[in-house]
Amino acid sequence: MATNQNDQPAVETGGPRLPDYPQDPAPPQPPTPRHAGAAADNPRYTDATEPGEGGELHQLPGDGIPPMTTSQGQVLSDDQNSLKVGDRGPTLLEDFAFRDKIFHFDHERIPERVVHARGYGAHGTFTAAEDLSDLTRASLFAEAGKETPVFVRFSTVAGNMGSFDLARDVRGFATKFYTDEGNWDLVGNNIPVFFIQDALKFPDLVHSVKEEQDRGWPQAQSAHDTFWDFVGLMPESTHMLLWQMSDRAIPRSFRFMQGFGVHTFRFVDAEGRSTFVKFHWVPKQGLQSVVWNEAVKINGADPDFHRRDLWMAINNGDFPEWDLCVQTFDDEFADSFDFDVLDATKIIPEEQVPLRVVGTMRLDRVVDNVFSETEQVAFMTQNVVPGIDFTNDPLLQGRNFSYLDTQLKRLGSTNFSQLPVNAPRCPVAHFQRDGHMQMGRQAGRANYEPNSFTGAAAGPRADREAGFRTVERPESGDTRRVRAESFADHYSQAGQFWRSQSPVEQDHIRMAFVFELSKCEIPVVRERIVANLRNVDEELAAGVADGLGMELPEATTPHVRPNHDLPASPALSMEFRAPESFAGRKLGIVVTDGTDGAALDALTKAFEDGGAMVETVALKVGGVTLAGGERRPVDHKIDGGPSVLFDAVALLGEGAGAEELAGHPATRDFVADAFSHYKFIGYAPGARPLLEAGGIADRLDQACLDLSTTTPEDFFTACGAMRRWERDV
Ligand code: HDE
Repeated sequence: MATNQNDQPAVETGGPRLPDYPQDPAPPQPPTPRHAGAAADNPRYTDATEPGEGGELHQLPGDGIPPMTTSQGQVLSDDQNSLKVGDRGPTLLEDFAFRDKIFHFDHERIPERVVHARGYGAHGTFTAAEDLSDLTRASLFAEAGKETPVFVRFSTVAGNMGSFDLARDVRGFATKFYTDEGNWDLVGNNIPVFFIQDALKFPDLVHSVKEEQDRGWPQAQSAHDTFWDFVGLMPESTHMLLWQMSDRAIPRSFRFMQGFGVHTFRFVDAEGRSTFVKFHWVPKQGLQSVVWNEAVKINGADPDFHRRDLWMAINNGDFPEWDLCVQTFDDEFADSFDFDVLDATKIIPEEQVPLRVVGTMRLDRVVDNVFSETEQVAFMTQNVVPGIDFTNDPLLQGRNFSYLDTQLKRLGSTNFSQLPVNAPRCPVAHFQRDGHMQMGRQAGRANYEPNSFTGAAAGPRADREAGFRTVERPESGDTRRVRAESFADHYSQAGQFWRSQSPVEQDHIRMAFVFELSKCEIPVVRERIVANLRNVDEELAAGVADGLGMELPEATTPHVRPNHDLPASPALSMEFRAPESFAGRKLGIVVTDGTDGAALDALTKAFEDGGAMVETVALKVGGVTLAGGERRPVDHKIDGGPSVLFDAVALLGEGAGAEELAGHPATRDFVADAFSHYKFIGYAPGARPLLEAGGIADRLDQACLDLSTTTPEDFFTACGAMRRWERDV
């Protein structure tokens, strides 16, 4: 029997059989004496194959518990102690089980993505809405109701893998469709335009926004000199900056954001005729963002806010859905459009080319293993299927090189497409052979073609009819390093976006510019941005200058005079796709000793029946004693469950319990923040001390509802408005 040499008791968890949530902790164990011999008195910490005391955490193989093995399959007799000479002697190199385990551990990390490092994925299904064969031969759109499995990865762009979720940033929205004719990757963002027009500038853009190289900060933020220096010198970024400073860059949830393919692609029909197409994902849950002050606080309270939200929604059976919509147009429209459809800094307003719904995606399964799936998924813009093709957008052309290259760097082998999350779900046959980590057992004699073999031995052949045929397009011209003149207008659509925003949205954009530029230490960096903004909108530029406390600089001379008469596009405002109800959102209920249990249950039921989530908050996580004496556990201690984690709050404090909670500093922040973040607040009359603690007892407005006179159902309905922007905070 092995002896125990640990200073601290080792808890034998029997990992594979633990349920999703930890059960009650094992009873505390007496500290184990340091030297040999003590183990015999405490069998729990000795030989892992022996039953130990506190056996609820220690099970032996059998009854569905598999024996633990090395990576070579040898069953282990002890996973607690390395092989030593004597009880207190050196560890032996002979311990192959130890080396097997540590060797693998040492190699657990792979390079994180150079951009979009922090992401979260889920599985689902795409269901086609109609037969699209008039536009494309892509098999996933062949008939109404056709289902295609998908994997989606959402991400932030700038932050490292361990950064926080609510950075002001663009969100990646990458979808892998496992079609029956190969994988199609739609690698998009939640913003329909991009910072640059030519892929050659991508490394410069990314270097500028990442931590500054001479100091290693800031993490996951664009609010610093190098980013604003670069974009100020690249006026083509201006349109994107307007979007990035809007609330779309601080989404409340991945579930509540749009997605865009950004580039113009092509649909190609069976006859080889092509149509330009732009892809849009529209969430059925409606659009919703947080306010900046909330984002700052959420990052501290729950850095995993977005991933937790998606995980919880899917595990609760509240499956998020998006319609896939297309804007299709022909060469004639492309030629008549004010801007170049190959320029990724431009949109085509929905009012000009309406969206057509071509299918719906539902995400209904979280990953089993984040590394295997979310980290190892390899999206590549060049993954298209027959019926979908590229255009000459210079950004897209550049991406088609980058994504293949980056996967080899990250995943270390040309065989990354064999990983389960990347493997096509249709037959795959080719003469690519060998390489690191080859998983296939490619049989037969021929590994080349043409060959003289017949039948299965001959291997696969290309198929002119069924295969991918690049759309035929005439190309000619001199080789030149130029930017087309048709890409030169950098301000007109930025102005159109600005004019399409509601007053609240405009306010937030202006304040975001002020915040970010206030973090820039170099005055000329700030000045150049304001000078560029004068070409977008004078009022915006003046407001930003005022917020920065600076004189309004001369406007930059634009290459092309901006057209300030482009009509506003209502579809560009988030309000255009506001949520229809509070469904999918979260109510936080503050409870105290003495809370009326019936009122709590009625409120919870009304919100859950409406499709919302409910969590409770109290002074201590152990729970509260309700008015009738019943003990009720809660979800959060008030310090760890601030109101920024909820879309609306209800205060059900009573009597001495409410007085006690009101004396707690976190209670003041909970109430004051809910109010200043424009949230709906329901309160029981007994919760008055909480309203007073938050300094709002005398400032209640129409979005502060007395729950003794408002039914839970009416409160639920009212919360569907999400915020009371009119509130004077
Ligand atoms: Fe990417 N981008 N990108 N990008 N991108 C990557 O590929 C790149 C661009 C986008 O969840 C990288 O696997 C270049 C636009 C998403 O795994 C890399 C250019 C759009 C994701 C890369 C762009 C995107 C990436 C890094 C300029 C919106 C995350 C790791 C031409 C349409 C996918 C990786 C995931 C990831 C290159 C611009 C979206 C280095 C060269 C525009 C959603 O290949």
